[in-house]
Amino acid sequence: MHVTDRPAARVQPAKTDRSRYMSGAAGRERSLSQFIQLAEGNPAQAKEELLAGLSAEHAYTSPKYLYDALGSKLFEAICELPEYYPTRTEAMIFDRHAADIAATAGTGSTLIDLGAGNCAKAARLFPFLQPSQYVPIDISVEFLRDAVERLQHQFPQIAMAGIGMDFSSGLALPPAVHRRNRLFFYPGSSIGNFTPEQSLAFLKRVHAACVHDGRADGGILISVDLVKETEILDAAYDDALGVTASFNLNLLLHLNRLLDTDFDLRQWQHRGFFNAEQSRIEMHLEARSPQTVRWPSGVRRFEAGERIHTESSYKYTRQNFTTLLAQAGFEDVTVWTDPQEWFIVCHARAG
Ligand code: AVI
Repeated sequence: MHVTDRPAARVQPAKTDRSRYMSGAAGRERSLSQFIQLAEGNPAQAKEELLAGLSAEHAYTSPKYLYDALGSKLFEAICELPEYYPTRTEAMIFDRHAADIAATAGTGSTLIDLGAGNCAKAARLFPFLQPSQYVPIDISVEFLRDAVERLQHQFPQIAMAGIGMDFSSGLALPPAVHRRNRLFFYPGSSIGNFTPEQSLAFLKRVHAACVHDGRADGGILISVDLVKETEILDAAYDDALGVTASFNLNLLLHLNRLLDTDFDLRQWQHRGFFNAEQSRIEMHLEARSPQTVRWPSGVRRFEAGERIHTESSYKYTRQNFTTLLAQAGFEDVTVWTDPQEWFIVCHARAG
């Protein structure tokens, strides 16, 4: 997803080795960055899937459609909201524990940043993790280009390969990505936007991508949002300023462009709440009035109060998530958290 987070918080570089990995290091070397765009999705198939979801008895859309250009900006604004605690809590954990995270995960890895966005979170960890290769992945390589070129200039000692691919359904990486000692970085609790079944399948694919020459090395560094009081969760996904409502409603503008539908945004409202039974936040768009939505090949009638399910954000307990990592084949899980235990960062070894 094209998501970015709050500006980098302060990092504590060490005096010796780490200084080579600080921004503006002396001794520029030749630029090593390269860019690879793997096959982009099939637009006709995506349209078909979206229309099938809109026509279903309980209408739904994939959360990836929340992130057009405006949606990505609105998500950045969400990350600044007082109610949306995940971003600043995660930043605090990385800030406090970066050195320990590096001691656990090891240095010199092939750092593969899943959904890298502006690459800021990984870049903050460079002085600690000191990767030998940095591989930011996002859906479009164009989106990564500026960030990677800037980073390559700041960190000339790290080889960089930006990859455009949708990693949610497959992780077949090109040969340019080094095989040895891969550390998959998946911050932001983005895994929460998969169902637990999809998450397990995804983690198994990450584990498989750590295997080479018949053995696994490397691991995963991943963040997850935890279950907490319902009021805190509800407020984080239904803020007073209405930014999350705008983020959700913007999906209808995106659909109008993609599908030529005629959604009237004024006839819809945002719903965002914690479903304790499913241990997930649900975001829906709810029809304010009875209406018919049209597109070139069909129509859909919505009654007042009828909803389109636009996103789920699963919340885990520490135990549930570490169990999921173990089920995917990972070992030696280390967990860092904040004083309120609202959010965790986990490292797990692939073998
Ligand atoms: C990107 N993802 C982890 C966010 C979340 O918290 O599930 C998306 C989001 N949706 C509404 N607010 C934030």
